[in-house]
Amino acid sequence: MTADWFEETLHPGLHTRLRIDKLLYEGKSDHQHLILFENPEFGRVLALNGVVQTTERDEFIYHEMLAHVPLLAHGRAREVLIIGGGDGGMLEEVLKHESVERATLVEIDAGVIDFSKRYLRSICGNAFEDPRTEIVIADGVDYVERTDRRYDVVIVDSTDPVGPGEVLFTERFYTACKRVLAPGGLLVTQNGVPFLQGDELQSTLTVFKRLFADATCYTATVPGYVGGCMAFGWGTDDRYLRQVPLAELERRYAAMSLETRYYTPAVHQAAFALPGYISELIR
Ligand code: AG3
Repeated sequence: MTADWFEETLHPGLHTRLRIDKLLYEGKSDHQHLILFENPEFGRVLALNGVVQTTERDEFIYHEMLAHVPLLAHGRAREVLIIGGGDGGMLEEVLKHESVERATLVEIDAGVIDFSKRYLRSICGNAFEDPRTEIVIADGVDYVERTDRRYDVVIVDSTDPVGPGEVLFTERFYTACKRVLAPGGLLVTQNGVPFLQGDELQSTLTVFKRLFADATCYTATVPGYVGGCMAFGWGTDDRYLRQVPLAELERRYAAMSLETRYYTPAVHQAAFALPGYISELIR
């Protein structure tokens, strides 16, 4: 019997194949095609419209770095907004912060949330049932343009800029995100793998530099997102957030007794040291 393979076709000149040991689900939600399968290296793998979104084995890297870096830099975030993130992995990390009084998740595709509750408990835990969680099924752009609420940290946990995720990489969206930030607030974004998706990072940072006093990106390597390290956009008017001393990050981290497997305060600081080709892209 020949094995079945899933082929990711996100990058035009680089297709990646993952072996499907067991197909757990394949179908369509209102917005996208979903597939979940078991792979020997990554455990359960979720792909949307043919692109790997999260895997059981490496999700901690992405979710820890996109949640704990902004939250520990901020230090006392009470209101957190997550755009996208229907798998619940980001929500779970955000809720580990006791300062957080409410975590609002705005997801366009209710199908992904239902699906995750059923098949991805190892990733979302009980985050959807937490009393501090608020789920809004809506278009992310619409939400940030209309809400009266203000947020200390906004996390954009989007897909790539193809399909439903495309609008989450526009100037219109980033401008509206800035509008919903409380004073001293911070916006972080998923910005792809710059070695292969340099244009995406470049265009986001061009807008961030117009909108924010401090605009940059930081990185982490997530094995399931092939092509090298991934970049996370960072935009805020509070320049201090990027300069919190290591000793202070360590104090905050220890006070939380947070258990992380990738994030450490030293990794947090080091993540802002950019390789030359990435600095070049965002200059
Ligand atoms: N969303 C980010 C997927 C990015 C994949 N992109 C890539 N390989 N370039 C993940 C959602 C997890 N909550």
